[in-house]
Amino acid sequence: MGELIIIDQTLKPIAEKVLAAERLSFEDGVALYKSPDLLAVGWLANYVREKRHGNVAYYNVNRHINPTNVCVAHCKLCAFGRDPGAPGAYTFALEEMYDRAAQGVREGATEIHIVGGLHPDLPFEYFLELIRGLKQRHPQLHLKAFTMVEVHYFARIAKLTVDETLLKLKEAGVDSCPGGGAEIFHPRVRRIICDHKVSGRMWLNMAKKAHRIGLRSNATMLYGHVETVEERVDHLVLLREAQDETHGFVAFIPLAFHPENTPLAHIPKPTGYDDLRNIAVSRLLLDNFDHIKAYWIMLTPSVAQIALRFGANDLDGTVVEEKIYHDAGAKTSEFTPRNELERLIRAAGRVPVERDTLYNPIDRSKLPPVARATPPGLVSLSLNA
Ligand code: V47
Repeated sequence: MGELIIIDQTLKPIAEKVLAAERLSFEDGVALYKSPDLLAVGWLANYVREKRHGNVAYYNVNRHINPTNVCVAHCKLCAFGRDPGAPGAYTFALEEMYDRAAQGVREGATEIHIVGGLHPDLPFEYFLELIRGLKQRHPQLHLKAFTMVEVHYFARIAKLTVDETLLKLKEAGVDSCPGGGAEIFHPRVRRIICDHKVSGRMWLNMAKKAHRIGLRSNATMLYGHVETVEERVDHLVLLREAQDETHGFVAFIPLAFHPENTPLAHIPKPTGYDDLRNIAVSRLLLDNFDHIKAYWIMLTPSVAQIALRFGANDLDGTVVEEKIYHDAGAKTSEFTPRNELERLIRAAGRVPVERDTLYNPIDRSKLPPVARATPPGLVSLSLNA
């Protein structure tokens, strides 16, 4: 690693703590967000990242399935949700999702990422059947399914406790949970961007419950809308405290807000500077998280690649079909093939390692050969909401 050059002297005591592997405080987090010296912040994050992961950068081969975009929540941050019967509303039949997963498996997917809207009429059983059917057809496939927001909704409609709901999902075949729905935990922000969603406290309690029954999960933070720097740091510190308790979080993914087509469309998009800063500050504050993902879909492949030198150690997956960000105006492709992810990683001077969902390396030579991925758009949607 090159030498650390600090232009903003307020970073000096923080740098000393980082080099001594001491935990950073709330105030340190605020100072890291407010400092104009992004290169020094990035150097420190890269230092921690290289100490943990050396030169390795991970990616995985996955497929997203969004069972329905019909949603009763009407979050202001979202461009994906539709009312029942509204133009563009859809709900997949189970067979359609089995076909998509089978296509994913033929293309080498090791993970299916499943999240969707809170549908007013679909019973919990539909989602359990989806998971059972996928597990039965592809026992080797990791099913990373349903955010804490969906689990909370399932519990409500099925009149079960959160623990009972999580156990039923696990018994059906859910292997872990994705990190969505966390947004910003602070109630002031939630009231504006997602006032019908579970509270931040509840999200954290539910994630800890999931960890305690053996379901690991990811965590996210949606930045770049109405939150303050202090509210971002509060979010990260709450996640760090939860991780101290359970060690159940696998990865953290900072998500840049995409305002287009949302009721918050007047808010300007986060800048590249803010994207890199969020990656770096999360790496520095979340000292008990192993993995920080630069999700290329929302950062763009170019910024995600640079993030591999600002604290990130993972680019996420091939994805194939993405609706949540693309409905909100994302201009990235919905699919990046394995060899392109590897090229991006190598061009950043890192060593690409394909991983499974829990970050075990995958040796492709031991797996059956894979088909070329189908570009999104060739598969039809069933438009009956
Ligand atoms: O919770 C919704 C966000 C999340 C918008 O766990 C938006 O591996 C920006 O959580 N602009 C879902 N963001 C996606 C997610 C995720 C993604 C990749 C990997 C993993 C993982 C999880 O997307 C939502 C919300 O925070 N979101 N609308 C929008 N307009």
